[in-house]
Amino acid sequence: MPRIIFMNDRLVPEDQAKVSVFDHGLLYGDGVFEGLRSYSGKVFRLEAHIDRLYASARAICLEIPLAKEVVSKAVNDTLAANGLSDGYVRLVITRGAGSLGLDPNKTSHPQVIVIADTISLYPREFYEKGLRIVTASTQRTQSAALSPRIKSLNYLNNIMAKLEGLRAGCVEALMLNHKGEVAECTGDNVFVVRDGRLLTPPPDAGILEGITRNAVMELATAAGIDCREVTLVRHDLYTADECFLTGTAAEVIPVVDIDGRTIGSGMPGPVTRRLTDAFHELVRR
Ligand code: PXG
Repeated sequence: MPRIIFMNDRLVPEDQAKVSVFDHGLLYGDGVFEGLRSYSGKVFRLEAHIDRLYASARAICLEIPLAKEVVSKAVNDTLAANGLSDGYVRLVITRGAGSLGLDPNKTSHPQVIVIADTISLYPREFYEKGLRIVTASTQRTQSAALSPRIKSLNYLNNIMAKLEGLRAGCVEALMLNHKGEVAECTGDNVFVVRDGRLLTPPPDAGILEGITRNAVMELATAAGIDCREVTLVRHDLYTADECFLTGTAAEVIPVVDIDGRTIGSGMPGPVTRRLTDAFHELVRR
């Protein structure tokens, strides 16, 4: 069955959903995006995703030609048009078609695209037994070069790190910032548990402030687990009691091995399990 795509102002079959070869999203990665998830017909933290999308766009001086409410409705309409109540949504805004030069002022209309599909999660086994990850030698882009808080269409930095992970037989890779501090993984935020306390790198470590990350921090606080944003280095991960990742696609996923070192007991730990359960309860509520 062909999927139904939202393009700018209407729903069209996927074979009619096309962008120009002159689109600066294609030519330069000039655009922004979001990945959202719907559970039982309700989009998880839609407003937060829409706010982050508009903030990313604003940061690159891209004016989204539709109001937030219209884009939010397009997300729901696209899910409905594809008969999806549990699905994944990719919202893409490109700079639009322009000339072959970089000048964004020579582009015409930003393209607003909403794609809804099912989500292929990591195999269940990874959730039960935990992931193995490696540290990538590719550093996370410095904020002074391009803020990692912008969810831009230019993901080459993360893709280079992802390639390193895949070559080492891992589905995720840890990225450090230019100071050698832990930033995040290629598409997930990172947490550790030490002495019953939850620790995660602060935004200025050069991370995308994940919506799942924020939800997990709230859940931890509500469960009486002390949660702090602190600078972490690899030593903190290697010696942690537990480690896990968070992301819209991955949700909460345990990590049991980093760079060939066993983390904690080598099995998903109790705090990770508790927060995983709390997260599942939250999204299904
Ligand atoms: N860091 C980065 C760099 C991300 O791209 C997250 C953290 C988690 O954020 P949320 O808001 O989802 O909790 C992301 C998520 C993928 C994939 O295939 C992941 C993301 C985007 C596109 C694809 O894993 N972003």
